[in-house]
Amino acid sequence: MTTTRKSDKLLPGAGFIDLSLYLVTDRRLAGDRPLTEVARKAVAGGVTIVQLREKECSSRQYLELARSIKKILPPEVPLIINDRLDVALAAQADGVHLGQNDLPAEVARKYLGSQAIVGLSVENLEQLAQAINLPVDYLALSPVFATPTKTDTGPAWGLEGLTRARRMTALPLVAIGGINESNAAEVIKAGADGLAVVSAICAAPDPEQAARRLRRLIDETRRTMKQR
Ligand code: TZP
Ligand code: MG
Repeated sequence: MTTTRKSDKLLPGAGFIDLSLYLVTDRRLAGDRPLTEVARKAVAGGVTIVQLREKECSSRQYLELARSIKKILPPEVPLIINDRLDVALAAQADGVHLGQNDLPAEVARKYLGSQAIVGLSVENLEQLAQAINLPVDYLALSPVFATPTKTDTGPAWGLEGLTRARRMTALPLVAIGGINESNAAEVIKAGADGLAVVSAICAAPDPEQAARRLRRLIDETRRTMKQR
């Protein structure tokens, strides 16, 4: 699987991946709208990668959801499965996103293969330092800002933490937690390669418009950074 990526960094496993606007799904926040509809609209608005994130459903339902989302995604938009290597394999998803208590990245890489996308959440500098030698394609700084969507987190990285993390690794960094239109530009300026959002798109009355506005902010901020 090869896609284009704005920052032109070559990733170890998967080639070029566009992490610019990373949708992480949440069915509760989507309300009565099916996830497939939210995801389709979000992609129409400019989402570049989609992570299916389920915490409570059965394995069978997780697989069904993964298959249904995979069907509606265009080939250039990868599908990532949160936590579950078995579901990622069974659905032939493009990759898996792991937390610190999930299966080790080496195990995911071994079973998914060199072409798959393996992402890892890091919550502090120690975890970031340890992750640098792991077979992962990107790191998610979690949470960059405190967020009601996920409260069982450590302290937020903040923009300073992100800036520090940026200096420590050449791995692509995705920022997650509390990101919306009001802070998207600052997070890109502080060094994020991509913005991962849950509520800013899943809870938006119009997910397509919400994605389009975030995407425009990301693209415009990158343009102004290049001009400097
Ligand atoms: N991991 C760290 S923060 C978070 C996850 C899944 C939730 C982010 O949600 P929101 O609504 O974009 O703040
Ligand atoms: Mg996890």
